Amino acid sequence: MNFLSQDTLSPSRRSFLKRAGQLGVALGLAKAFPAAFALGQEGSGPSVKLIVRSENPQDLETPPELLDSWITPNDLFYVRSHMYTPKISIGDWRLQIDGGANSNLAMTLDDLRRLPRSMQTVTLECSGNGRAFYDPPIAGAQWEKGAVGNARWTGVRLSDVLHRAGVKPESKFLTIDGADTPMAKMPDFIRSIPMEKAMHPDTLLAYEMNGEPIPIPHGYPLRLIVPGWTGNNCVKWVTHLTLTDKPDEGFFMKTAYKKPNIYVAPGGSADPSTLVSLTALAVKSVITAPKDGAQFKPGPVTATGVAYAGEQDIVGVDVSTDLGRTWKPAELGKDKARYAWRLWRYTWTAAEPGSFLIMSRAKDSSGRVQPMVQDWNPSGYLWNVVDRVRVTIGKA
Ligand SMILES: Nc1nc2c(c(=O)[nH]1)N[C@H]1C(S)=C(S)[C@@H](COP(=O)(O)O)O[C@H]1N2
Ligand SMILES: [Mo]
Repeated sequence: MNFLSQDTLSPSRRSFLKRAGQLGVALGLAKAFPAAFALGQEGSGPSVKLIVRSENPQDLETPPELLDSWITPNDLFYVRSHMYTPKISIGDWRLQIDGGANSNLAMTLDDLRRLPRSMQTVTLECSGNGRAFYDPPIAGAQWEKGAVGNARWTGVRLSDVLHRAGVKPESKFLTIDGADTPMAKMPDFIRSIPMEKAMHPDTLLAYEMNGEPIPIPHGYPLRLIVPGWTGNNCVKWVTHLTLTDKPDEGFFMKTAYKKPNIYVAPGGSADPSTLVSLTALAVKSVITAPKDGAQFKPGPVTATGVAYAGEQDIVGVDVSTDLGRTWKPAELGKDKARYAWRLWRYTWTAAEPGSFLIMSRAKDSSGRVQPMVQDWNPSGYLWNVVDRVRVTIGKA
């Protein structure tokens, strides 16, 4: 398959791009079509419909109206990479596992494929999704609503690999490193997760995403899937696992992906002793239709969206069209899985023309409800306030 999806560019344009690449003028085109070119000429890469937040490193956001299916297609799945996408030569590729009783264990992809296959449908969300909405503003990738997606991840249980390495009682954490290497003075992207989550039977080292080998931007050939936890825990291009007694002390564990466990006034800073590493996702719903600012003639209007709660189940989504005075239950989609989002829909007919806010509020199995007002934190993580879009209903 070509790297540009059929419906985004005409066939003539696609073959032109292919020839242009062969002629060696790809550099100029890469500037014009960065999302497509970052992957090179093979495989299906990210769609040009994604919003480019950063070209290189590659940060691509899904427009919310494209998050309208239970499974997010690979080419529409958001991309968040801190460094340049690594080039992997699969012949030389090994997964190195250190710190176990059988230290210096190295496995090829074929070794991994011989272990029992395991699949989980998991919603991945970047902890910075929604950062653009914080007030006062917060530096960092300015994600709005679409740094989230839901995919079927297939691979092996991380616990099966760790059992082979021989887990020692003093192993309290697993440190995970990928093949991406830092640019200039940037620190390497290394994460640690507690052993309890690493050994959980649902935690995977995945080599397939929605039935295909994991696309390069999403971590080919192997990525970690930590179900229900923020995206930053799901290390891509995994090459090295280390069993340790404490979390890694690099920037991406010590400083990044932490949130104060007490109130911080908006614009303020947090006492480092109050910072806690991000783990499970918050409860959240996102409206995928109508678009903000949409105009309608009198008659029924259907709102649709997704709702997810990390390690918890969504038990309901309520919708309000009267600024939160009354709430009505939305209908939840039939598709569900332990760590996957639910689709929802709600049809409503306005009693009279005017300007309306459609608001959605998800509830989960632990009793969490989306807040009406967003808490503030210095890094702009875990935005999950009640979602809202404004629509206008015209006169007949
Ligand atoms: N090796 C590596 N893994 C990584 C990252 C990275 O920059 N390097 N980004 C993380 C972050 S912050 C997120 S939100 C997810 C994004 O996964 P995706 O690009 O497949 O959507 O990958 C995580 N894994
Ligand atoms: Mo992220």
